[in-house]
Amino acid sequence: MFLRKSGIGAAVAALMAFAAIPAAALPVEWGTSFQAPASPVMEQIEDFHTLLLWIIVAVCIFVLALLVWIVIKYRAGANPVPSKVHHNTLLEVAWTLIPVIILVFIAVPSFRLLYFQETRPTPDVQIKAIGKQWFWSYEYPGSAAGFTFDSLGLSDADAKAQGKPRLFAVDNAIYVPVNKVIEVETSGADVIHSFALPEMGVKMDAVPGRLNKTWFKATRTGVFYGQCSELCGARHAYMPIEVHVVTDAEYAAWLAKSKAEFAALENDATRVASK
Ligand SMILES: [Cu+2]
Repeated sequence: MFLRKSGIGAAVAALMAFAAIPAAALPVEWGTSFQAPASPVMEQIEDFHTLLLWIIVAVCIFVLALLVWIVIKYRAGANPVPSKVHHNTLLEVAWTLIPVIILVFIAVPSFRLLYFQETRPTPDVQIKAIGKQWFWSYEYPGSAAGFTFDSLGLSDADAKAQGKPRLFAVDNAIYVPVNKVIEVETSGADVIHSFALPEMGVKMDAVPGRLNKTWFKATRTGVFYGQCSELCGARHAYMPIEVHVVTDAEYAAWLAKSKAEFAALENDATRVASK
């Protein structure tokens, strides 16, 4: 059906399909661009990426044009007696200064973005993500009400049965409220892992014996997926991250339910351990 459309119709349909991709909140086959940003940091990363892309395109076209011009104009056939010019002060100053100016022009937004990423606002919610071979443990700290749970990737059969994406869905997802500053502390229990959420612009190493911090503020509700992004052993590909961004009310409900559920589990484990 797609093929039968007119050229313009097919192009529009392809564009619409492309525009619809981000809603899936997942990587797509043949996808070459970013997933739709869902945090201010990722929005700025994408803007910076686009700026760099235009600069790179302009530089490439300019260099290519110069090459073509020189290859044609100064070919041996048209120049039986080769030119002996070997210095041009103006040219040499220009080809040194112009790249410097371009780099300074790039450095300004680059450092601005780096500063924005690294300056963590006061958090509304704190989460600790501990990478383990091969799953994630999460801690929701908070006075006496804190709790912790493990989050394992679903098997292919379970994911299929539940209609969830293979290699992305987990048994216990993390929940965070929308439009709130989420601080993520990362650490590793055994080897180095990396907590990555592409749509939030988050990628932070989880290093044993060390506490790294990053943050994100989800700008829309939905289910977001990430993966461990540091080669951490045989089942590195099987420790996905699933984040549900929900409203404040839904978050409060999940928090209450999880406190009861996971605290009960912990008490059970303690009882078994003390037997
Ligand atoms: Cu890992």
